[in-house]
Amino acid sequence: MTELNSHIHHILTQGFTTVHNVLKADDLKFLRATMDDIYAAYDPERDGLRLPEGYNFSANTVDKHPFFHTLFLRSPVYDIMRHFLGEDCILSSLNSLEPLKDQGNQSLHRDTGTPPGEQVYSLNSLWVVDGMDRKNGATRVLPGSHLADIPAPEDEKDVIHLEVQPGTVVIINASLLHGASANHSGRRRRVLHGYFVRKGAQQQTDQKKYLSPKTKAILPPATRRVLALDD
Ligand SMILES: O=C(O)CCC(=O)C(=O)O
Repeated sequence: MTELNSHIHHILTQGFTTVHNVLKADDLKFLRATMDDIYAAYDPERDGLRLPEGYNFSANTVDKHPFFHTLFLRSPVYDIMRHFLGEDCILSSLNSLEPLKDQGNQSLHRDTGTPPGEQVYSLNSLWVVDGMDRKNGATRVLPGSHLADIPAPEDEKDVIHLEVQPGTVVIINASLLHGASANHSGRRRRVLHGYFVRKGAQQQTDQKKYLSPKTKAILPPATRRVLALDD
């Protein structure tokens, strides 16, 4: 089985996969030096989403630096998105979320209202900047829950914590029950969320509306297409 097929298989059966070393040492250095300024500059009016309490947060992140103009097109993440959502799939949003100390204990939830089942409507990609473990708020998932229309269980005995190294991208079927866990250590846990949907679906960040003219003027054609700027 090729590496791509193995990720596809894992998403089909478990609802998620982990892709290692997508972000390289230079990328991590850049992101660690830049994310705090981006969090500080977050403005709900300009960026379009509401800041969740207890987190560092960024929305409309494509607008923040040319680094983000092509990040979400990287292989094999974009290949996996196209496999499930079609060649013409689009980016719904690029956000970043970091639970602060003793915050982040999200309920298990699905990121989409579409019913769980065989059909895949949207996938989230979690770009891990700091590494996650049980003490700093690792994302937790209930494997297989993308296939069954079940409520989030109170008992989390079958839930697993995605303990992964910096540079990993976790790809999650948006119908999978998942959530951040509490960051009891207070250690950094910066993760970028690149959410992909099928062409024609509503974007979480209406990129046409929120991208600045300065950014729009320099985006490569492939990025314009994935952001649905000319649709
Ligand atoms: O960052 C995470 O661990 C998951 C975040 C999430 O699921 C959400 O904010 O809806």
